[in-house]
Amino acid sequence: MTDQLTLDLPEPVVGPAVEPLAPGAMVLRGFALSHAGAVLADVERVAAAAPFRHLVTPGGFRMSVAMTNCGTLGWVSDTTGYRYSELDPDTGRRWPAMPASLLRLASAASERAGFGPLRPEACLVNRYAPGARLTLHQDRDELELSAPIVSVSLGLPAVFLLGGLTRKERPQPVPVRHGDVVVWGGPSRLRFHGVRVLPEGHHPATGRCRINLTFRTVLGLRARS
Ligand code: MD3
Ligand code: FE
Repeated sequence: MTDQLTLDLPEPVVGPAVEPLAPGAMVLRGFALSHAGAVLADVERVAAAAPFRHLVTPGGFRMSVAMTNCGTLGWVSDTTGYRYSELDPDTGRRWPAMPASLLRLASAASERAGFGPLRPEACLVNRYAPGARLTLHQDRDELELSAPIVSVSLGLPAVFLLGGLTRKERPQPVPVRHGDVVVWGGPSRLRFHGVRVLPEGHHPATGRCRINLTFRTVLGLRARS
């Protein structure tokens, strides 16, 4: 009887659930869902000014993921190394400005996850076609490690691999879908992570691809005192 009543109760409306992954790391399921159309329109405008390209790693390998950036800094890679740059090496111009709506989304996610508001200088936009993947790595080209990184997943589903602070730890698979937001900071900020090979598929919002945006605070207070 009590069970029947409980089953009939509506879900409480308290916003998306916070799914803990590890200390400082969590998934906000569907957090970006109501903004997905606007975010994808912003991505199209960014890509019109700074086209997606396949960067080359310092080891000389072409990345399977296509990338572009918006914000005052963009993450780039070539045979000389990884770095943040004010200029797009492909166009010689500054990266397109970070749309205010993207900033608000990233900052709201950071606050929802229990971190303060966010002022990221860089938004790296990754585009995965089926077959693309990101091998296990750390995000450590940023000087400001006290701010979390916020990641927004759109389009085809994928599997994140969440590793430890060393390569030895076996990564845990974390499925992410259209509209999911992952926040990682604090003790998880320097965990190894990657993305499994994207399976074939079609998504109504993006077609045959997955888009991921990562918001990065690079200089933090160093640029603001
Ligand atoms: C970091 N991109 O661009 S973050 C990257 O789906 C990158 O394209 C991912 O990693 C992508 O550098 C989004 C995935 C992720 C997951 C868990 C982490 C990064 C993490 C845990 C700790 C630190
Ligand atoms: Fe990364």
